[in-house]
Amino acid sequence: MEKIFNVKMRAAKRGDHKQGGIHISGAERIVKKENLEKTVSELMKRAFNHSKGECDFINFSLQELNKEKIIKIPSLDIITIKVDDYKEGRKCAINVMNKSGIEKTKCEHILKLLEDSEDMKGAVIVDINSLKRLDNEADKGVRVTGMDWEGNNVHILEETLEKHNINNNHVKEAVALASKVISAPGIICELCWSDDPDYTAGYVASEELGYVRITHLKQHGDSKGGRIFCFDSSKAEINECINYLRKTVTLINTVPLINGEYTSDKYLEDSDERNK
Ligand code: WAQ
Ligand code: MG
Repeated sequence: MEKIFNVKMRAAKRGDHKQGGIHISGAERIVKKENLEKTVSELMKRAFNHSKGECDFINFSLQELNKEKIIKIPSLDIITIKVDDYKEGRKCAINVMNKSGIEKTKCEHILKLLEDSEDMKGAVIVDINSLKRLDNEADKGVRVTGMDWEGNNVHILEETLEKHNINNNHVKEAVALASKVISAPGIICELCWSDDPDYTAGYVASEELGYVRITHLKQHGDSKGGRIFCFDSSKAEINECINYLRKTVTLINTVPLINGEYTSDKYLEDSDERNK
């Protein structure tokens, strides 16, 4: 039987993350053994060519996976909302989160949490009932690991994204991550924008709305980004959810539909229509 490996890369400058180095880049893949060398070399190139600066430390880990424990999940579909600037984008993000079923004042609070969070490695998890943080703050957030596109889908995925001019690593990895996050027990929605200074787009994801990209959620040049997972503590146990996010290996076995571009007004009007 063909062996499958999880390859993880993390890169930093001024030394190892564990000795205070500054995080530059991180990524992971799930690949067949025969593709290990190619994958390691791609990830190494990525580490050395990052807008956050040149790294002087890279850590690789390669681990064989138990194929029987891998679960397959579908991709979220993609919609893009075009906004003029990040202020409009953040307002729009609040409205989209609200559409996912969270009260508007709570959505405002959640967005502010992301705006105010500093130097996170993973995601903040917030309970949508009490608005309390459920991740351990000392850990700098929960890292989701063990997800990727199923090998055979990647070419179709890239062609599909290419047609809409969104074939880049940010989109590919974020859609895979969000699809896993939304499939986790108790998670209602996710809000994210990148920490890469030259990548201003972000998204809100939910089961019903899919992966809703918003073209600007921060100003160009800003290297503050993050992720917030909104969790409903009446629906699941937080430990079960965090375990799933950290440990369950998931492959995305469908290719997303790309449902066009909207202005924020048009998106909100249309989704009101859909919900009637
Ligand atoms: N698990 C949890 N949180 C993570 C993970 C992970 N595996 N990876 C990154 N984060 C958190 C961490 O706090 C980062 O600072 C933050 O998210 C942003 O990470 O065009 O590139 O990898 O469709 O910079 C959105 C794409 C791209 C929008 C998001 O995030 C589009 C992106 P980045
Ligand atoms: Mg980044």
